[in-house]
Amino acid sequence: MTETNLEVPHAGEPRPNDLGAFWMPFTANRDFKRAPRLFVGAKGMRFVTDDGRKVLDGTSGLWCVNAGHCREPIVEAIRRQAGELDFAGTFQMGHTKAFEAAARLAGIAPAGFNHVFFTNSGSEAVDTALKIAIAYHRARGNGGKTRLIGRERGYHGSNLGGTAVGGIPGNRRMFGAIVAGVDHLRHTHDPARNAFARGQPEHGEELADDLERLVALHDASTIAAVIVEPVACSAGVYIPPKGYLQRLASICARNDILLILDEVITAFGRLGTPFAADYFGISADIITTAKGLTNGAVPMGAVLVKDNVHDAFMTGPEAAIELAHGYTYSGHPLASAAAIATIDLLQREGLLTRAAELAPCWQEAVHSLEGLPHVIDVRNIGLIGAIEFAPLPDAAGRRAHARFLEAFKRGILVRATGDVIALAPPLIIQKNEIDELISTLAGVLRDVRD
Ligand code: PXG
Repeated sequence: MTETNLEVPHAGEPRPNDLGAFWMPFTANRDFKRAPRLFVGAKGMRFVTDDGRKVLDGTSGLWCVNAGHCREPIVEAIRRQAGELDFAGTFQMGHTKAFEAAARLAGIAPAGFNHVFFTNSGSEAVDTALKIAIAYHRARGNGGKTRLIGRERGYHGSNLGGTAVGGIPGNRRMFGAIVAGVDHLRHTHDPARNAFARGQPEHGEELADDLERLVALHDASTIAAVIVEPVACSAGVYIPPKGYLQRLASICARNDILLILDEVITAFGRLGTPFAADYFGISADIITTAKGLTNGAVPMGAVLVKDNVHDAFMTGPEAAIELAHGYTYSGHPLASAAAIATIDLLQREGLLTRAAELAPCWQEAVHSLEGLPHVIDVRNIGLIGAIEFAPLPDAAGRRAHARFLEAFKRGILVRATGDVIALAPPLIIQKNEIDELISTLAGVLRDVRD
């Protein structure tokens, strides 16, 4: 858990002079390429930039490096696997590591989630889960249950299904109504009643009843699934009001609607429990995950499925393919090896529950930013924090972006989304590093004047 040698072979070398070829995702490409921010190494809690500066990671990369960067057991497992079995498919063939990885993942999953479908990303996990939900109802003779319900301000990746159920307007408007039969619940953000809440907000449980409205409108016989993030992170960190998720789950159960919890970010200890389903004590039917599954080291996603959903597919002739779906790299050997090593490491170091120990200290630290210029809300849960700024007139998002840029100059990595700065450091963070992260950010918030 300690930081060791940060020497990186390429630090200090000139940056490549042609950044044109790589069309960067979710990035203002022209702006970035005028003044690039490039990493060349990382270890533990810190990145190293191409000009040799160390940057404290306040975001676990992109919410994925939960155990800290370049952890030796994971590095070693990947290295060994690459030399032992680089590739073997999992269509009508198999290799042992994929089965082991699935069993290990099911072993830390909430009760009843005994089946795992591997993908290569969160986006693929989401689209896989949506397809499984529709096919599940069809397998049980309910072919009309195809409608998918997402939620405003939800993020479920950037594939077609995930974009359709997602609820971030800017992510949707370029692509039209690409998937038919989708509707959305209202989001749960309610600053008038809940600003500066510590942990789960008090108000808003009744917003779950929005699902009753959609059931009344569309009829339950047309609805396959509801998909929500337990904590909606990407759009700005929206923490579910007390009782909300439980109420949503019970409306789903009453109407034979599958509840898909998108735990791409919240799984693997982010809230202080292995999964957010454990934290909130709710029962779902399908869980999607990715990111922390391999500590971000090799792309991998997974769909965890309850026994009853899985078993609904296992009824036809045994020689028939039960689910016409999959990816060349489902259960890739390197990803599987990384997942096994990651789960080992998370368990060995107690990282699946460490956020629960840190949460009180983290909460105090994050809320100490209340009162700084333009701060209109501070939110926290587990080892997640968010600071929201009053938007500049006609320039939504600019305040958070300016603070993100200054923070990077001062040696901390935070994430700007809309007018929110989101924080989610690796679960190995020490208290002095929490102080460093928050006091540096406080300085940025005091000094950036717009
Ligand atoms: N579902 C959820 C809940 C996510 O947060 C995805 C699906 C898609 O995963 P992939 O692996 O396809 O990207 C995500 C991804 C951010 C940020 O800064 C969040 C994500 C990705 C990149 C940036 O908030 N979440």
